[in-house]
Amino acid sequence: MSEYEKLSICKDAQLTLRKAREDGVETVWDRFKKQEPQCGYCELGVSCRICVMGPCRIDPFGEGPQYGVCGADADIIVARNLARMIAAGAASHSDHGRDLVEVLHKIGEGAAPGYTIRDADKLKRVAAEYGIDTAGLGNEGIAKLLAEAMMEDYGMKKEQITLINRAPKQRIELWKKLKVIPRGIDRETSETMHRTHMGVDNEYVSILLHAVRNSLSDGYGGSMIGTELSDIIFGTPKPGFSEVNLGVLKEDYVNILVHGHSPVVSEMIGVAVDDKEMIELSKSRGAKGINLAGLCCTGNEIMMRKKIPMAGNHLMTELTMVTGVVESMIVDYQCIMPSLGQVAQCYHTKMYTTSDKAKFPFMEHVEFTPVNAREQAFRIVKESVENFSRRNKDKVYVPTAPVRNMTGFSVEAIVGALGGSLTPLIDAIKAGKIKGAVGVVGCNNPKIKQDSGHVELIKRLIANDILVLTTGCVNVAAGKAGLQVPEAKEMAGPGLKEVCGLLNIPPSLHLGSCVDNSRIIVIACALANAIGVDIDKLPLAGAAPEWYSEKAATIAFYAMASGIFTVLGVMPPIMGSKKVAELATSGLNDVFGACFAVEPDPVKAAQLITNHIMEKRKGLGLDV
Ligand code: BF8
Ligand code: SF4
Repeated sequence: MSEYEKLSICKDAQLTLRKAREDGVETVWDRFKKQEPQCGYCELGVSCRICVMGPCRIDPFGEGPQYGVCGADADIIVARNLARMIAAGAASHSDHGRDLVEVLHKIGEGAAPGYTIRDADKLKRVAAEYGIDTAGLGNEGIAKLLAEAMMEDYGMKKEQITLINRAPKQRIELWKKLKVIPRGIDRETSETMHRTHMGVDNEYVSILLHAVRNSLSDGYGGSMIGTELSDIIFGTPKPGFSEVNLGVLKEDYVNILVHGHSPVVSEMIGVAVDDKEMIELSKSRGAKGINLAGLCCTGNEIMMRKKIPMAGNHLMTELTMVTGVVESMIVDYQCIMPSLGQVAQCYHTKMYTTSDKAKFPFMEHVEFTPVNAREQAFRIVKESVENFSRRNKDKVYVPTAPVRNMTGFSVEAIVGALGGSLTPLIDAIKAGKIKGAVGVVGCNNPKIKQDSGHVELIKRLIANDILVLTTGCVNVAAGKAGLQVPEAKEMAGPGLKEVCGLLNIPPSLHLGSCVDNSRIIVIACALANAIGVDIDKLPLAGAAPEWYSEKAATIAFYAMASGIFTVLGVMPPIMGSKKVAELATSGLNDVFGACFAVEPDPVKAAQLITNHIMEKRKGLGLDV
């Protein structure tokens, strides 16, 4: 096995890693190595730098200090650190959602040239959930009122956020009893920061219950708003085909990459690259045209809706430039490694930042607002085209051919594929053709051989007749492995294979970006409501085999709080408190009907999940 084969299961990654070495480019894997051994206190979660009486750390062996300067013990420190992770994740998703609320509001005011309402039916459906009287109003009028109602979800006027009502009655009752119903999206994040300030909440269960409330403010709040408004503004995704891996970059085209999370930027870049004048300009500069490709979650957004191909997931972002054919990379926010600008210095790639809240070294800032986005998109695309002539032919290396990938499975598309309701899916579950469903979600992390956790887990689950729903960086892993095309049914168990064959769908479905985990939540709620049970009774599970980000921790928390057993492939920093670790891996079960497991081995994780699903089937009186 070559040294590169130890780092990633993907051919395109292995080959470009070798070239990166030749070109003298340092990658995330090199830097990871230099960080080893990583700090044991931090890994256990027992270091604290919340105030400047510290930093403090608790000795896990019980010989050194057991209290921080203020008197906080390991349980308090671990719980506070975890709660702050969840707050950061919730803030990230929800601030992204807020940007869409702003665009919707500007559309309502007629002040967002280039943006429009693409799914008016959904606009009306969601407005109805907010109790908005739409009679006599046009799309713009409804957009303005809906945006304003959502702004209230972010604030402190309400006793509970609106879309929490999508959860089954039993779950809402449970949350009320536990006092974890989110009241306002920003309020819960702000309260987490308050509670974890020195000298506020110092009872680990109390801290973690509020962390649950904070995570729900994301899952049923900021993220759900992000998904619904992206559908309303850019169109609700429909199934179709696209392509993945570095091979989507084309040697004879101007290649433009979008990276980050906000479709507000990437969709507008999509408009500019389709413009006739821009295409003509590219031809006059010797290219065959302009090729747009995505990275990470904004890539998922435009793949879901426009079938734009995806160049890679988190750990591939630096390597895209090593191909030498990327004229520009346009970033917005989240999961953008600060190293990218440095890597671009080794090639001709131009780097652009677009958000006031996300600036990076060695990148040019071109601020996007709902008002100027169209203009700015054209400016960047034009400059990217002009950059084609600066490409160094000796550095060009596109290592692989792309792989086909099916995408576009919004809830509406899934219901559509099933003929208008979830009943056929429920029947298939009852008949045991589909044993259950699992959301496999999240990132890459250099601690795990890239994509190995995702691919192995998905293969085993589908072989056990378990339907897989993917979001985020998992989509690229599954796509590259050929798991997200209808032909992949051959890798599924007999029951799932039959259902996929009938519907002509893959056994592993792409539901979108990380905010689109809210789609998985909506399906779980709808299934529970249709069957008349709470979510924790359903044969469902979640998995984040290669997670790295605070956002993933938040997602795991709201999935668990919804009643979905969740398996993590990377250990969260909680092992320094026996009590917190015990609560996370079993105690929560008594409260929420779900808890976490940590299992880095995907074979064992698949077994854990399959056992769990069989147990839930038994509970429902279904055949195992
Ligand atoms: O929000 S899966 S590495 S890109 S955090 Fe980031 Fe993780 Fe990818 Fe999307 Ni999600
Ligand atoms: Fe130390 Fe307490 Fe300050 Fe944390 S809050 S740094 S444990 S004194």
